[in-house]
Amino acid sequence: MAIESTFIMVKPDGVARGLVGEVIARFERKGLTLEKIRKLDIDEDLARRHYEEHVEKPFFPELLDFITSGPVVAMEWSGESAISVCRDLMGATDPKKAAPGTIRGDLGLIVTHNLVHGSDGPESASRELEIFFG
Ligand code: DAT
Ligand code: MG
Repeated sequence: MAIESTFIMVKPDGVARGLVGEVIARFERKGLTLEKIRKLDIDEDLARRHYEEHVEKPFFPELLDFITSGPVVAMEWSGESAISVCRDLMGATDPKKAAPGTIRGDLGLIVTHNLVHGSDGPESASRELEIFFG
C-alpha cells in the first residue's frame, strides 16, 4: 500500500478532439485525485527534456512534430499505486493493440496519436512532475 503521485498529460490529439474531460473522468471514476492541472504548448526544448530517453529513437522526429503541434493538458494525479493504475487505465502504447476498456484502446488508432502520456515509474514520475510543475 503506497500513495503515489504521477504525471499524466493529454497530448495534442486528445486536446484537439475534445477528450480532456473524457480522460479526466476515467481517472476520477477510478478513485484517483487530480492535484494539479495546466494547459500549455510544448516547444522543442521542453519536448527533448520530457522525452530524453527517446531522442535517439527512429520515431523521435515524428514524436517531436506531434507533441509540439498543439496545446497539451499536463496533470498531477495521486492515489494508491497511482503510477501503475494510471498506466493500466491508459492501455498499451500502440492503440491498435491496447485492450478495449482502456483510454488508448477505446479512443485511439495510430501509435503516435495515442492520446495520453503517463509516467512509467517512480523516478520518471518525480522527474516529469518537476519539469512541468516544479
Ligand atoms: P508510452 O507512452 O506508452 O510510455 P514510450 O515511452 O515507449 O510509450 O514512447 C513514447 C511515445 O513515443 C509513445 O507514447 C508514442 C511514441 N512511440 C513509441 N513507440 C513508437 C513507435 N514504434 N513508432 C512510433 N511512435 C512510437
Ligand atoms: Mg513512456
